[in-house]
Amino acid sequence: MKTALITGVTGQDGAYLAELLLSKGYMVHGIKRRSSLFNTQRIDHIYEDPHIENQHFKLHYGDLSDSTNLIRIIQETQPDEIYNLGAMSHVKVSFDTPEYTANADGIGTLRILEAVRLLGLTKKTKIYQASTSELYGLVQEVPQKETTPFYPRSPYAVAKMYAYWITVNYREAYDMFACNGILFNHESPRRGETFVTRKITRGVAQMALGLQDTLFMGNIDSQRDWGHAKDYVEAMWLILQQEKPEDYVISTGVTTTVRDFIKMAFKEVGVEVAFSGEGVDEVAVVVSTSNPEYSFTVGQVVVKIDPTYFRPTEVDLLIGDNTKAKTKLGWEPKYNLEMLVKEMMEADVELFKKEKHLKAHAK
Ligand code: NDP
Ligand code: GDR
Repeated sequence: MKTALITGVTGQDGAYLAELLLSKGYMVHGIKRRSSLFNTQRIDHIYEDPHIENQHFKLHYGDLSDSTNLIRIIQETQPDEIYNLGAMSHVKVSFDTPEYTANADGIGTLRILEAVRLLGLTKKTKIYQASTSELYGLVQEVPQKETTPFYPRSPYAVAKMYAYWITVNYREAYDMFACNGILFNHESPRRGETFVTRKITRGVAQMALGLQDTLFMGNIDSQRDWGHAKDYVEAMWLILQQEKPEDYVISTGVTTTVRDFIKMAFKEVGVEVAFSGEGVDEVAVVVSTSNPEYSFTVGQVVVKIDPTYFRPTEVDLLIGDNTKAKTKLGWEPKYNLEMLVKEMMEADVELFKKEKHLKAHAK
């Protein structure tokens, strides 16, 4: 039985990856941070009571800012594969917490690599580093591929750039099986609520059920290459199953504006919206509505711009060339954007229907 250790197991990708590895027969260890509330909603369905025999999924308290803790967990678990997914992953928030972001996302990666080296596990343990299309930042070339120069545009991206290069350096210096997956944006019903896609699907679902009037957005001109997290965790695993350690771009190859994502989300609840106005005065208005179950009226202003969501420096256009992943890994995304939006909208409408019902029947 192979053993894997996942940092960031409570996050979107950590949860899908843990499910995938369990389905492949792995013993899965996950590192979870201490928090004052439970933060295991995404993995509760795979949680196993530590008292049972033959446990396949085990959680350990830990933090990427604590080397002693990482060394101890890696020593105890002796993993064949480490997936370093833990990170302060919000680009906008990284402008507010730049030093913490550098520590967790940059030096955290060094701590993992160094722990594996110090423990003499360089020949046993393969390492996957969660690198990102944010490294490309200010557009140098499109579509972006493995050889495209980096130009990071946020403290998050700069920290991830350190993590990228320290992974390459440890691979070359110590002959370690350490790889970067340069993943473009990937989403799902489990996506954190403050990332743009989930903010939109939650907002539209709440408006449909009469729980919210308007959605306030930042830069809706920005373009992203959005895939489904389920497809992307499959690529992470494939990257570590190759003969040689290499870095790979994982993307769909299709880019879409935030504005068009908004239109697609409204379409799922039978609403057509039209955008008018410019800059901070741009709004989206309901043009037609076909599902009487939902609370929309023609002429209703459903989206406004709030500049507080703008970033000091923005990444305008991401579109990934996944040729290497297709050719070498045999990887291909199964989901397209329409399928992703549909799944996210259905999940959020369901979620808020339940919430509305609970509120209505609260005693
Ligand atoms: P999430 O934000 O959903 O999850 C991040 C995880 O990291 C959470 O489990 C979080 O714990 C944990 N974490 C945060 N800080 C620390 C820390 N100091 N020590 C230990 N764990 C920590 O991110 P995703 O699942 O979406 O992304 C996974 C990884 O992939 C991240 O590294 C992200 O930067 C990267 N990435 C993501 C992409 C995407 O589009 N989703 C694209 C490219 C890269 P808690 O639950 O306690 O907050
Ligand atoms: P991103 O994702 O920054 O690409 O990083 P996010 O969904 O936050 O933003 C995508 C684009 O949408 C624009 N935008 C808004 N974003 C948010 N969050 N909220 C808004 O209201 C809003 N309005 C417009 C943003 O300006 C941006 O251009 C994600 C994270 O998962 C990273 O960890 C990961 O590395 C990259 O994807 C690839």
